This record gives sequence, structure tokens and C-alpha cells, in this order.
Amino acid sequence: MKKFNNVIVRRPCKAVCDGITSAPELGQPIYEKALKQHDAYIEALKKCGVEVTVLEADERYPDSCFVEDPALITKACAIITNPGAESRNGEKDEIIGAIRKFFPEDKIEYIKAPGTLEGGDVMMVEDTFYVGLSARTNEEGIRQLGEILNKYGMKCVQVPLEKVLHLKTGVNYLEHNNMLVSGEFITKPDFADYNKVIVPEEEAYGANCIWMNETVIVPEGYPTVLKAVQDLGYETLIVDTSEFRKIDGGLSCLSLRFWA
Ligand code: CIR
Repeated sequence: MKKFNNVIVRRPCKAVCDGITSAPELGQPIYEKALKQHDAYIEALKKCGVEVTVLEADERYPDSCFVEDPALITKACAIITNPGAESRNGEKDEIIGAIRKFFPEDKIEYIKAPGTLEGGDVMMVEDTFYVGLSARTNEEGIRQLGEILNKYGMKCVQVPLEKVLHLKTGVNYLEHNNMLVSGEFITKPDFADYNKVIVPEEEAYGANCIWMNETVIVPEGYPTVLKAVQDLGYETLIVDTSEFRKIDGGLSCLSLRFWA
């Protein structure tokens, strides 16, 4: 099954070492290493048969390599979000140019203040979009997203978050009804009907894998997750994201994946 033919990424900037983090004990990312890991990420995406648009680094925004957050792309429209983290809010104005290359103006929607939303809080399962109510995404942002999605015949389901930064920090859909779940998501009733693959606590970061046209990209260093994904029958590719992990970033955050 080929669902994505395009991906947008942004190169990490030197200021990536100052990205927002909830885990300062892991140390700051090392720019040169982050670049190498980003190179490998792009190569892995290309192996999955997609065209990769690489945006230039933007030194004004330390977290700007996490392009998943300022935009959300669906099969019918693109949505420019309104990131709830103040230092990241301006990223929404910098992603529009890339989005306009793929979507006409009447298919670009906007989340507006006081609504806030970050793409990391949104998980697409066919025409249903699960949205985390988080420190970054508020009720008004979710209400606006619901209105936009309904207009195009899609819907959203609100999922209150307890501990994690973003929804997809802990739950990711691998198509074919398969879902990787960790921590607070293991018992959430919203996901009861999926084939849940439970990620052990010590590999929680590994729950952030991405399905790319029947290949699943798995972060390096999470053997239980890797085996579980392979046992489901997927091809896998492994990418080291340890520098991005230091600032709470993972595989999904680093790209916008879509069909255009
Ligand atoms: C942040 O706190 O916003 C960044 N340091 C990490 C963003 C990760 N993005 C994502 O999960 N979609």
C-alpha cells in the first residue's frame, strides 16, 4: 500500500542545542551529530519511495526541525497550526511557503488564537484524527480542528493527555489496525478496538515509529519494539534519533508525510 509520496523536512539549525527539553539530564544535542542523524533520516525516507523536500535550517527557531508541529496535512487539505509553545509559534509562518507548493490557498486552513494546536498531538487513522489535549494543544484548537475536518468529511476525537508532551510521543498508528501504545495509552478506551502492541516502559521512546508505505521506521536502540514491528510482518528501517531525543523529539516530529 502506498499512501505517502511526499515528505517535508527541515534541517536542524545550530541552535538545536537550545531546543525545549523535559530531560536536561540527557545533555544538549550535538549539532554535527544531529545533522548526520538527519541525513540518515532523509535517506531512510527516500528508501520508502517518497519525494523529500528539504527546507533550510532556520536559526531563529531552535526546534524548527520538528516540522510535524506547525502543520498538519490531510488527504483533503493542509492545516497551519498555532503551536502552543511560545518559542515555536513563529514556525507556523515559515512552513506556509512549503505547503503552498503542494496546496492551493483554498485548501489551506488555519488554527487561530486563542486556539493552539501542534501536529505532534494529532494521529491520523483513516478519516479519524485523534487529538491530544495537552500543554500545547487546547480545547479551542481542537474545536477549530474538528470544524475544519468536518467540512471535508473527516472527524476528530479528543484524547486528554496526562504525562506525555504530545499524543504521538506515546501512541502511533501503523495502519492495518495495528497501533503501538505505551504508558498512559495502553488502557485508554479510545484505542480498545485496535490491535495494540504494548511498548514496555523502558522502551517508551520507541513507541514513536513511523509507518511509511509498508515500511516502518524504528528508532535505534529499542529491540523489543523492533521485534514486535517485524513480527507484525512489516519491513523495517532503523534510524538513530538519539540527538533529537535529548530535546523530546522523535521520528514522527521530524517530518510531514502526505500524498500530493
Ligand atoms: C518541543 O518541545 O516542542 C520540541 N523540543 C520537541 C517537539 C517534538 N515534536 C513532536 O513530538 N511532534
